Amino acid sequence: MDTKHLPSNLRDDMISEETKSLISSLPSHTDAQGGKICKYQGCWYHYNTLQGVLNFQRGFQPQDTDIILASYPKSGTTWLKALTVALCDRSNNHSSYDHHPLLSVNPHGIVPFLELNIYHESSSPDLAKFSSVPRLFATHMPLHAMHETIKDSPCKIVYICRNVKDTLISWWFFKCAVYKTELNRSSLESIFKSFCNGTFSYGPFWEHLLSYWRGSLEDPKRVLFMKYEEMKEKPHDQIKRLADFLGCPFTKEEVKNGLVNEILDLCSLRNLSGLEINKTGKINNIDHKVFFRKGEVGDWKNYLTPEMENQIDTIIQEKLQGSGLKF
Ligand code: PAP
Repeated sequence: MDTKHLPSNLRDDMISEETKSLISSLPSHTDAQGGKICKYQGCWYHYNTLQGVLNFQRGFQPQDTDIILASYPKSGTTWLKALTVALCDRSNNHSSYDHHPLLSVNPHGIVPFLELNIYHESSSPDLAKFSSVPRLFATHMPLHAMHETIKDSPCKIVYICRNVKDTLISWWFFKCAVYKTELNRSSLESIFKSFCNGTFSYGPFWEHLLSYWRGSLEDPKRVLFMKYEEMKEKPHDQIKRLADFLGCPFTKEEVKNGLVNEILDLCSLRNLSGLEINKTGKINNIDHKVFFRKGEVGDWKNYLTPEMENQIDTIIQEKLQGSGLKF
């Protein structure tokens, strides 16, 4: 398969000899799109992504004020990045947000992924350019993959999760756009199958969720667990919760002046998807516009059969049983 048009993290052409040797000892699999994945520390990664994970684990030195935005892909990452940027950037006083960085740069260009961008492009990146405080990073790694690297640091982690069925449908649209394959029953069924087996990028999904869920219960001051659906339902409450956790709560004055609404509007799907940069730009071979679709809760109902619904509900119920985490 010609993979040049794919995002580089989905390929297998940037791995060291050492990583090749490691991969040969790991469980491996070919995913629904023909990409090679392997299971490392309980999580499935594309080969190049694994190289980014290993580079991160060996080289990242957290600062106490760092903020890491974490998610399973297609769970609201872009939204969380935009909101966090807007919250942390308040001190820069962009009057009425006319010249805000989010108007000219895609959120993924402002908050890079540790293993997919920074430590994927180089095994020893120069982080000096991240001079603002706090430094904002993102990841799709499960929490346990970061544990050793950040365990002695008080840096904060925000995790956003989303109903598994909407995440799956969002993945399907995204994968078909990236791999330029048809959106048909056959592509949906093969993605569904790997998703349910857990043999999917960053899967199993439930292990990902549980790693952050448990982390948030063990140390709620360090790990904030957010849900996409709650963000949609009560955006004001949730953005205040996020601001409190990040240590930059809204002042009474800011609330009175309508800043909460202003940030929510700035970061809304409608606003971001309508910006020129997000209509025409690209990052890592992916058109920015692919990150913005419907953003609806329950869109899965338009695509999954009742059998698929039952099957996935049963799996998630069984896997999350006893954890206290519910959707
Ligand atoms: P990523 O993991 O590849 O970065 P991510 O941003 O997590 O993707 O997920 C994309 C989903 O978030 C899309 O959902 P959908 O396919 O169900 O529509 C996208 O529409 C939605 N999304 C992107 N930006 C926003 C936003 N500002 N507000 C709400 N939802 C958003």
